[in-house]
Amino acid sequence: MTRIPLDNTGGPKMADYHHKNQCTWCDGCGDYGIWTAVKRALVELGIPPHGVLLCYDVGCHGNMSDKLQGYRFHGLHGRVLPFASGAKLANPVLPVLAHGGDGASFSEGIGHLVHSIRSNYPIVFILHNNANYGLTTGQASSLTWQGQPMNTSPNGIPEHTLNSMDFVFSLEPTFVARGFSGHIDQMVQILKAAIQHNGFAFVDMLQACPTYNQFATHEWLMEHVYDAAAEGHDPTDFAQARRIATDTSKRISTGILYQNTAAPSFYDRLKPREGRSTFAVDEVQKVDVTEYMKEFL
Ligand SMILES: Cc1ncc(C[n+]2csc(CCOP(=O)(O)OP(=O)(O)O)c2C)c(N)n1
Repeated sequence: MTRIPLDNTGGPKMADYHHKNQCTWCDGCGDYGIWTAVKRALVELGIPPHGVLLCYDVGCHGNMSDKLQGYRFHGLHGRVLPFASGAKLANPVLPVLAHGGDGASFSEGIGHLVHSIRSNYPIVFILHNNANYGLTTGQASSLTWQGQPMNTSPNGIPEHTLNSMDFVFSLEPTFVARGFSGHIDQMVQILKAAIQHNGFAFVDMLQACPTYNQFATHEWLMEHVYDAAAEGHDPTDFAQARRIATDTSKRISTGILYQNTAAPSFYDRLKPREGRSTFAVDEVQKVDVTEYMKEFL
């Protein structure tokens, strides 16, 4: 039922997503890997830049918004999920990817995350998890390890670290995955599955922040991640998925950890849409506002 015209010369290419603006991330930032994986996943699914909406929160990751082609929306800090889900509900055939940092998503905008998961809005949420507030120069977020000296908390934060995965699983998610910014092939596979999932896809991308995160470095992450599928993990097993997602004491599981393909998405459960052959975006009334604008001229 896609209405997105695909490129008739054989589908989109990586070059179609190229933008003349140069990346400004620090050398070694995990955002480079995630940026590459997102473009590759879209290309491999045959989705051209005009066939996707890429939404960005405010933060280092949000600086991706003008470093690739596509319909892009850069919103307010902690608020990427409301506008991404709103766009998707208006036009459900449009793939919508929402990017947010751990500061934005697990501190400032955590309420939106709660309701996006329990509502099962059919969008992809990519958590750029560098375990700190990067753009504002390395303050502790709720995912910073307790006791780590950070810029505004040189003695470490007094609070314990939020167990983000246990929190996510408590909300009955329908898709949970975890990737690592150094493993691009795996991120591409995760993102392709997430984009095709009919529901809220929570994708935790562990990423290096070489400037402000001196604890979970690229090398540390590389040594600690493992591919859960390679060890026989069954992503339909909710209890096992929750267990291996939550327990990061020795190793960190990656890959598609949980997926429920049977759960209806928010749109599927929307009673007022039942029996309609059009989407909300098709029903938008065109109104001439010229008369109202005159008082501002
Ligand atoms: C409502 C609001 N609160 C705070 C800020 C200041 N601010 C901008 S970016 C940022 C930190 C972003 O950290 P995170 O969301 O983890 O993303 P990262 O920069 O690490 O990718 C903060 C606190 C803001 N712009 N708007």
